[in-house]
Amino acid sequence: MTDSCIFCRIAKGEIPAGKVYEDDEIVVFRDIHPAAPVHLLMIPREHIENLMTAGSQHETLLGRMIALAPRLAREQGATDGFRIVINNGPDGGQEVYHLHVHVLGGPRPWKRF
Ligand code: DGP
Repeated sequence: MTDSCIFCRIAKGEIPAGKVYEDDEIVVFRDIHPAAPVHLLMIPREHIENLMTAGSQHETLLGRMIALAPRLAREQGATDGFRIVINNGPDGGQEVYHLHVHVLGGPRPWKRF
């Protein structure tokens, strides 16, 4: 947890964020600027900057996040498929430096992605 990290604060419940799922390791909430009818962000509670700083100790956690995506996408209305995006670092277009998985779905067209 870092006090200056917006996603750490969302995970702790200090900032409201339209949470749709949480457990002891993972929090999922709606993106504030949705690029598709369904646009979720899945984050680990642990402050990991991105995949470049994740380690082998995070493999199970990362697998759990990916495995959870289909269920949450479907529950939120993405009934005909979805896309997963993970931006990493400056050249990856990452804006928030707390690892997050974008889950995008719903009827096209979408704004971007
Ligand atoms: P990225 O470029 O991959 O780092 O995407 C960051 C995303 O986070 C972007 O789509 C907007 C979203 N976001 C940023 N701040 C907040 C916030 O305070 N609340 C919510 N719900 N989403 C946020």
